[in-house]
Amino acid sequence: MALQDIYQGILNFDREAVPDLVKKELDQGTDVSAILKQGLIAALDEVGERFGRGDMFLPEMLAAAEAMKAGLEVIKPLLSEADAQAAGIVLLGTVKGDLHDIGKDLVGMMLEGAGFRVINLGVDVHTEAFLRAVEENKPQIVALSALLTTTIPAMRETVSILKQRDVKAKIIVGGAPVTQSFADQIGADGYADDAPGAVSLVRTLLGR
Ligand code: B1M
Repeated sequence: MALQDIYQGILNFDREAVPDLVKKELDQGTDVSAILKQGLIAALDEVGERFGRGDMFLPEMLAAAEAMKAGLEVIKPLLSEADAQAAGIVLLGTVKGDLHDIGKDLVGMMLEGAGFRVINLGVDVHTEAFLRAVEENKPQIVALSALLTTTIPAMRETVSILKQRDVKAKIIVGGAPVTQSFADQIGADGYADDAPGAVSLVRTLLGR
């Protein structure tokens, strides 16, 4: 029932109540991944459907995202308690033209939780910014996220240019419109469907 309250809190855009509801649920011993999947993510999926049907508009979608983020902040420490020794460096960003960061940040938190050092470049990251950050940080993995069908061409462009410049890091991609076959087509080294999948993929690629 309380997971339903979290879900409803997001649909009510209640950024004050959602973190308290998440805390309450954690105190009762509910599994973090249940809170995430059945509460926080399920609510944003519903928001997406309503928006797609024209039953919800942009400011409301934004308000729901803010409520979701407030809830995510509460579980963040549980997801990102990293081991003392970094298992590798991951450069992470949402591609050019795309402002969606919730899924990307979740991927980052879970990678941190798995002991990786994550350098999060944020959203609307142009290829040149990825190249500069690769040069500066020498990551083992570059992780690209995209949520819009209109921005996956930017993902293709970034992968292509990083490969042309002979970047040694493995490049992985993900986000709702991205598929394994698209990842193969653009020459990415890996694709993951969700944040836990991204952690497994990075571990596999780095032989950890
Ligand atoms: Co946007 N939006 N949005 N939006 N938004 C979608 C994506 C959409 C599907 C909604 C819809 O129409 N039903 C639609 C895209 C349609 C399409 O392209 N096919 C859409 C649209 C159209 C737009 C605008 C164009 C709307 C407009 O302006 N008219 C606009 C674009 C702005 C831009 O980016 N330039 C826009 C804006 C926004 C907000 C700013 C209001 C807000 C984002 C706030 C923020 O991120 N800070 C927003 C939101 C909240 C959504 C929905 C509702 C939720 C996205 C989300 O955070 N989900 C979304 C509908 C939906 O997804 N159901 C929608 C929760 C998150 C945990 O999931 O990000 O998928 P997700 O991440 C997953 C996986 O994809 C994966 O792991 C995560 C889960 O574990 N993953 C990776 C993600 N990155 C990965 C990387 C990896 C591996 C896995 O490896 C590197």
